[in-house]
Amino acid sequence: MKIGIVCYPTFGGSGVVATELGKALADEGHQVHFITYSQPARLDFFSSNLFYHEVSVRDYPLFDYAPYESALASKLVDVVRFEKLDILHVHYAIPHASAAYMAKQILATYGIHIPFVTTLHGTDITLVGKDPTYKPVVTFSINRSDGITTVSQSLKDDTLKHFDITREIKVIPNFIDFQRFSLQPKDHFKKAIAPNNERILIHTSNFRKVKRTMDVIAMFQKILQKVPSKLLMVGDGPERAYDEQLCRDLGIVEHVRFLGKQDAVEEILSVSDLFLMPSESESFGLAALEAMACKVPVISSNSGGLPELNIDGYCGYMSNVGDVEDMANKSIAILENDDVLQQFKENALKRAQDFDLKRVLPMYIDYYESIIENQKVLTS
Ligand code: GMT
Repeated sequence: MKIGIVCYPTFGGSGVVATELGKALADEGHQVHFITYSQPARLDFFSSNLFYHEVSVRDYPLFDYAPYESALASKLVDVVRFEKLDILHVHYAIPHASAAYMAKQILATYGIHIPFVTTLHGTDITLVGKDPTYKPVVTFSINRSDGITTVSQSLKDDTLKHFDITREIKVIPNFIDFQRFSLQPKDHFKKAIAPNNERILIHTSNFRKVKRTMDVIAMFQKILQKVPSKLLMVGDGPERAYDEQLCRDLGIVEHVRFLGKQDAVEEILSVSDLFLMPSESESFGLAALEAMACKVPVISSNSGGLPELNIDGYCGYMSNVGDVEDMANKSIAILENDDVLQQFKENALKRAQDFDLKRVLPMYIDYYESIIENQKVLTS
């Protein structure tokens, strides 16, 4: 197949899923064209089946806001026509689904009938999409998609609850590539972070409010009182400065390292003992899955799709959003005892294997094939 993928090219979860999916499809012999405004973060190598088409937005003094959606739709028309794509797959509804719909209508005037699949990732539904600013466009473009997927049953339920959806939604979960995410021997690194063999706790995110990073720090302060430990905060975003200040105010700053954005997050996960994800809402929790693949158990909230990933008392624990006390106690229960910790680590890896790329990739391929087939029937 020739597949066009539209995504945000940043470190965010939807961009990571889109890029990893495109790479895996290319490895399987499909031709994959990424169409976005800059080179996706994890697409930093050559492959004969991978192509990147940059969407450039022409500025003009009249524009307070440059019209990215129009530029994207035009680029899609161009790439589909000249590369003869079979299907478009857009990740994150806003504005990708409506741009794809527009491109599809334009292409029909050339006698080209290309289907498009929209994958909903989370905040495009739970936060931004349901805001009245975008809701009518999001609802319309989801309903006009030829295929719709969500990354968890919980996100499917949220979509059906908040939008008037008239089409079938298929759940295809996030996945993990074990060739990249697996435990690596990094003892020198571990020694540098925890010279006295302290436990290492880790949080990775984009430091937005929805991640509740202040709960991570409040939790860590309580854990520190019982278990000698260090905290690694990986990523960057609007809450980071407040978090750093909070660590100073609580007098725990010497035990916390803010590492900023990291490319080789699997190396940092490899020295970690516990992953903390107290999110307000989380459609799946890809960062937690990446941790589990590196044998790191997860303490999370029970919001959104997290119960579909984390198994309470097996590969981690879950608590209600904001219940820092409970999360800290459960963390201590895992960290206090070497044998318990080791068992949770083994279980984390086993649970991650349920989301192996090798299991999930065929779901996307089968889905594309069925959508392309439907399109053929409709236009024959
Ligand atoms: O977590 C974020 O804020 C980034 C966001 C995105 O759209 O890039 O992630 C969402 O998509 C990921 C991949 O499907 C999911 O694993 C995350 O759970 C989801 N984030 C939220 O729902 C908050």
